[in-house]
Amino acid sequence: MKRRTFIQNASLTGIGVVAGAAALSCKDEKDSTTQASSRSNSAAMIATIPVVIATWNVPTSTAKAWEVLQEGKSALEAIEQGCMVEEANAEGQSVGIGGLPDRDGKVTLDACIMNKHGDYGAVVCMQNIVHPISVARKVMEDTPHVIFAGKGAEEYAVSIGFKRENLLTESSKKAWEKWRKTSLYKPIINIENHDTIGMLAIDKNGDISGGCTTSGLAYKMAGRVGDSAIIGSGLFIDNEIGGATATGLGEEVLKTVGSFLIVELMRQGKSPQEACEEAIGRIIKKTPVFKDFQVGYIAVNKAGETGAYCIHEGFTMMQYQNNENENIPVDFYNKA
Ligand code: SD4
Repeated sequence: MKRRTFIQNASLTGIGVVAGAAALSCKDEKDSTTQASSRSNSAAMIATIPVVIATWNVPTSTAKAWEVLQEGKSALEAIEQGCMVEEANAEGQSVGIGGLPDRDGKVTLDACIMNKHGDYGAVVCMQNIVHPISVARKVMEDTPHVIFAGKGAEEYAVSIGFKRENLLTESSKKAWEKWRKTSLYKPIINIENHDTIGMLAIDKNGDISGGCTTSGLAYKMAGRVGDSAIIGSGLFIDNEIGGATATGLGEEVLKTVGSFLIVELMRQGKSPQEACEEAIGRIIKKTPVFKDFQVGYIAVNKAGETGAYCIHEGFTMMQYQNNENENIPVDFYNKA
């Protein structure tokens, strides 16, 4: 999808629920009205709730979350169950079981969850547990703390009934062994372990929750923690405003506190699309070597309008809205 089309879609989401043109981007207001009629037969592009969006091409995860929302359950429940689908998928090499390991061959997982109250729970660098998103929820709901790390996270999970399992599948082990033999390793944009699931949902009551789950960068240094489980970076939810989540090179997202930034920009009146573009702009401005890495953001506001933006071509967003589960190519900065 071309940049213009994507922006058009994002702007159009204002016409379903949001009153009038106030929610449309000012710079494109006239344009958007024209575009609205040309897209009026596409129900999926009209902002309604419930809605689920997720990073990358994860139709079964968004479908699960949608099913949960259709049962009238909370966005929080939808987020947990949606993320669990991909965590349990051994074929996926960047979330849960099957995730590519660190440079020592250990699969370490980061995940977090936020609810409509702004409560937050996370686990970082946790091994041997298939569903870090569920452990993160338990940290949030059943402990006085917000982040559990490493061995402590694993032991806490086991103490409340999670089973220890080997997360290193044969194919991920083979990939790691191959990597160990090469000294020329360098991350490859979009191919190198970018399937982190960041998921945002609004339920029938209009309440927002979000989650983010990953095995992090492939072959990272032991102990490295990325953005995905860190509040404000990999994920942020404010039930009055909306939510945002990230994928890509976590170090860059952390340094710009990207998801919090996007929610604050939406609070100031920017559309989800505009806010994602500005957050990517901050990274580009600070980091001249942006050509070597990918970062992508997705966002939703309280009305169910969505937006997404990234540095390089290749990032997509799943959007389940108006009974349609769609994988949308995301507009990108680096057109060179
Ligand atoms: C990280 N942001 O650990 C994650 C990696 C990622 O798609 O998003 N991959 O830095």
